[in-house]
Amino acid sequence: MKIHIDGQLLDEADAKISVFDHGLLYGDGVFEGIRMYNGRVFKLEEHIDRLYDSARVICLEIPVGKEQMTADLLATIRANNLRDGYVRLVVTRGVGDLGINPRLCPKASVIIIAATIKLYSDELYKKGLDIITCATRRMSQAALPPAVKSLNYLNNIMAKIEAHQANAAEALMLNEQGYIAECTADNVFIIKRGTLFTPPVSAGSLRGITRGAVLDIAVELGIPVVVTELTRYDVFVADECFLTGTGAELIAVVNVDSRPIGDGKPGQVTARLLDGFRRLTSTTGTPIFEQEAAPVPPNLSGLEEGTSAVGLVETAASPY
Ligand code: PXG
Repeated sequence: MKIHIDGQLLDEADAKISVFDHGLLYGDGVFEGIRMYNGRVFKLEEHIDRLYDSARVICLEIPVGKEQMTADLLATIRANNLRDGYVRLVVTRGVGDLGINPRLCPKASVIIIAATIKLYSDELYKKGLDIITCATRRMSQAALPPAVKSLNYLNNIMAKIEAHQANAAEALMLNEQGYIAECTADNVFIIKRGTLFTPPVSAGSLRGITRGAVLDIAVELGIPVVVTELTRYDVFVADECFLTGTGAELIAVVNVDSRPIGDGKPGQVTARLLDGFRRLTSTTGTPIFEQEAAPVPPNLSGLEEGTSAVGLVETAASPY
């Protein structure tokens, strides 16, 4: 495996960073997890934009521009000869002293790892997940905006530990007000009477890129979308529930806190959205190898080209 560190492609054994890097000492930095499908990087521009947005919020200056970062990421994937897989893009505050002062870290470090990932077994994708609500609350906007994809994931890890202690695959995290925020590394959706619901980013979720793709697919399929605050009650009485994330992709939830969701099986709307998602991932994205043909955007709606679907369009730039 070849790993990119600060402009150099290194063998895995040589890919090392300093113990004085504040990414290690304080979780001071930002990251992205990105997937590639069938020779193309899915939603690359959105991931790069989110990385730079996260960096801006924590006043971290990324030493390379977006174009160079994109080129370095593609070169790292090519160096590992991957067509399908997962890229971890990390920017740390860099080397400083043992105090937290970020001003004493003159240069941020960029790490790019191109590998593969599989979060759940094929069986779980078919059957759906049993999850719990955990006691660990999603951290407040006033502490650290949960929309910042920072290297400090202890809040999520504490929730994941609770899930495992309860023999559950995932944990539903509530915000300080008791509304649903998200799971430990996934956004949450429910379906009630044919309408798709998900919490707003302001409720304490990450502006998930898979979330955005699923909202776009729903609109194209003519499925009504509502982005609003949700409670555990809403989840318990939902017809269907599923999670989205770059790692998890789209996976059904069939049981929450020992209550079956709907009929306790992955639902039909979830299946339609999953089908749309598969079509999108296999036909769009930034080509990894230059000779790769230009992506053919899928026409999910069955509408004539040029006709627009009616609904609430949520994009990466949306205020929701
Ligand atoms: N919420 C949180 C807190 C996340 O970390 C998502 C939602 C989904 O966002 P995307 O943009 O990926 O649709 C994430 C995803 C993993 C993994 O193992 C995923 C994330 C971070 C670390 C690990 O799947 N981020």
